[in-house]
Amino acid sequence: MPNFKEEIISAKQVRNKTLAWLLVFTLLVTAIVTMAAMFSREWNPRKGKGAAGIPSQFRAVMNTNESIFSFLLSDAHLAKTFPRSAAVKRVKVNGNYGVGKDFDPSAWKLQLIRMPGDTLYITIDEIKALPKTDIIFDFKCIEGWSQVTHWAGVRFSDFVKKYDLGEQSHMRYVGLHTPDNAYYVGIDTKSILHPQTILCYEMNGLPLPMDQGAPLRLIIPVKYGIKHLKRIGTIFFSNNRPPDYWFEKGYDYFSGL
Ligand SMILES: Nc1nc2c(c(=O)[nH]1)N[C@H]1C(S)=C(S)[C@@H](COP(=O)(O)O)O[C@H]1N2
Ligand SMILES: [Mo]
Repeated sequence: MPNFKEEIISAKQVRNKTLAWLLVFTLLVTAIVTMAAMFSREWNPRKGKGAAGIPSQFRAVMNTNESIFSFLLSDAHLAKTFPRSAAVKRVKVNGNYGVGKDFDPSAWKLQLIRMPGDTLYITIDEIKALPKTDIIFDFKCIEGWSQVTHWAGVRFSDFVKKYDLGEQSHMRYVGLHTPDNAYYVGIDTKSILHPQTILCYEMNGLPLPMDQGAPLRLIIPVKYGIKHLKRIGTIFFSNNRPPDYWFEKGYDYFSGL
């Protein structure tokens, strides 16, 4: 004859034990992650503060987050897209570093530094001759606003094929600067090769407006607005983090969505 009372008590005990172990496990993992972050390369108590007064231990935690999110981010992670009719007609203009009036679009060429000493100068017509991709997505700024907008251009991954950047695309980062170097971003290669990332020359089916980054800007739906550099002057590849305007002001380097 089974003893029901005994069975009920032992089931309860098992549950309590499981919960206790879960708690211990969670605490252990939290402690390990925190310690790893603190003792990682970025942790330097002598420096005290990191960029823009961000304590380096917080920065280290952000970097740990970056490695976790870049691991999770794959081509399968697509930003939600919308029908053309959902795109707003009046697109907000935000941020004008490096997009001043003193600029001659007719003299512009994209400077592509393939390697030190190997730079290509590419015209906008050469870029427009590449396969065109449209993207309608919810553009999000870290200031808190977002809007559904419609952009078109060449996929960065198609650009990589066209300009023989296979070797470079194994490097860890891509750096982009405005022609006057006033604004600059660094992007992890995985995100720039994402199928929704484009070198963009059209908005709402029309040539990109000047204050929105003509002749060419970056549209990278897997990242916040700060990374969508307007008016690209230079593109280069690097295994070290390229300089990044808002990272230097204390924002997250990855700024992924
Ligand atoms: N050159 C340049 N690109 C830039 C910025 C800037 O100040 N200068 N601001 C960024 C920010 S914070 C946002 S939200 C988007 C805004 O793009 P939009 O003006 O087309 O809406 O551009 C990004 N790209
Ligand atoms: Mo932004």
